[in-house]
Amino acid sequence: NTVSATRDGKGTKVMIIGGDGYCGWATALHLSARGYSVCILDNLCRREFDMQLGLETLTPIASVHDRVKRWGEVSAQNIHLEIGDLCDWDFFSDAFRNFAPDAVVHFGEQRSAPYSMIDRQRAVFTQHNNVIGTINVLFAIKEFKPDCHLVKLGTMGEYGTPNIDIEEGYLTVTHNGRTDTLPYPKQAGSFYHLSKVHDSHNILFAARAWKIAATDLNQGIVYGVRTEETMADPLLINRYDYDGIFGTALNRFVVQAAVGHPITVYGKGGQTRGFLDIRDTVRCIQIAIDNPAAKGEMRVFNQFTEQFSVRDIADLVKRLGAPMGLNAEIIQIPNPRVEAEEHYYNAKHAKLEELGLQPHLLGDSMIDSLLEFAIRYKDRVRMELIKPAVDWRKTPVTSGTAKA
Ligand code: NAD
Ligand code: USQ
Repeated sequence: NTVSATRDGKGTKVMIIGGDGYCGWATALHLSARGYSVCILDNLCRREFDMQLGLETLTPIASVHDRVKRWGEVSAQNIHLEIGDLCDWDFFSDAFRNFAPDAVVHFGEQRSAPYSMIDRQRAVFTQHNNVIGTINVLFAIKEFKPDCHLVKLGTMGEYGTPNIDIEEGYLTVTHNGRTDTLPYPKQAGSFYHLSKVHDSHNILFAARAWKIAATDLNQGIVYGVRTEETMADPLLINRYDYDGIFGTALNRFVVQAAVGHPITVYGKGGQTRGFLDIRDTVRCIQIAIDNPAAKGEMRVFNQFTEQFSVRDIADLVKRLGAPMGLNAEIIQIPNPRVEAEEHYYNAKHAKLEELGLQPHLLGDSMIDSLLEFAIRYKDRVRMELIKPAVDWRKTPVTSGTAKA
């Protein structure tokens, strides 16, 4: 066996929707290594978006079939695979009934804000895919396995950047002398982020109406690529996006520094967000599964470990690149998005740590090892994919190509 994991999962059956993606693949292996019985369900649409838009991950990733086969050889653990669309009720309900999961981890959405802003068709696709997919999961649980715990990936971007502290899902408000605890106000900044808001509302309603147990994980921006399991064999390597559509801030900046491309800070760079290491993503999911929500409850955890401004992380990458001989330049480019560039930000994130999460913080050594990783694969980087490719102020009704 390749991993030092204990077998805490005890055969708990976990369906991982979106298990071929960045967070989902790492999580599937993490849980499989720890004795959970894992089924990956994915329609591979993410690989298709890359083909349609001419994008490519930094890392050479194997096909999902080869990945799962190699994992079986390396770990002696079998991962069950279902290839198909969550929005296809006949396919999904069959797969769900056959596997009869104790928990469903739902990563299977179109997750890029820029993608959702390319054109009308992609905006509609994103909301349809994400909202209908989640509704299908809720119906499957209600109909076929009412005790199944839903662990749903939301986003910190649901909250936007209000001028008050961000709580974990709910806010206690006193209004005209009366007090209630209500869903925290949502002010999302793209059609993608809004799809997560709609999901949260649908989950809250279904939890109450059908007594479903649900955990909504409002995750921050994930960085890193290595987990113990995905590094155990070249065929298990995870995807690493650096392009202007699917690449996220810190992962992009590291690749930019590695290849000598200026670090692309959008606008003033005071945009502050929650971040976490992918090794903490997988751990947070395990913690949520092991400590399920109560029936009828939609519990919300803010899933990130530290907050930084975009400018802070650009400076960090520049500073740590220097001793490696990288002379990274930081440029401020006109912001292709509509968002606050200087704002108050203080988001709570205590609940996962109370349940035992021990964060991997973004120390110098993490950035060093990410830079080394990016340098190793730098010959695969296509410079033309780095620029921001989608302008929030344009979003045409005609089917667009992704060029700002
Ligand atoms: P990803 O694009 O790498 O993976 C998503 C996977 O879901 C893909 O493999 C895709 O093929 C699959 N999928 C999408 N729609 C599907 C459908 N209708 N049926 C079946 N499979 C479908 O994304 P990721 O970065 O791994 O993100 C996973 C989840 O975590 C998403 O819900 C995302 O919103 C959330 N999240 C990601 C980050 C991040 O920084 N990557 C941060 C916060 C939240
Ligand atoms: N940004 C730059 N330069 C870049 C890329 C991004 O300055 O080259 C800025 C953006 O303008 C934004 C911030 O960095 O202010 C974050 O952008 P991002 O692309 O890293 O993250 P985002 O679009 O919010 O989406 C990502 C994931 C999404 C997840 C979200 C978590 O793609 O799935 O939901 O992070 S959060 O940001 O907490 O909402």
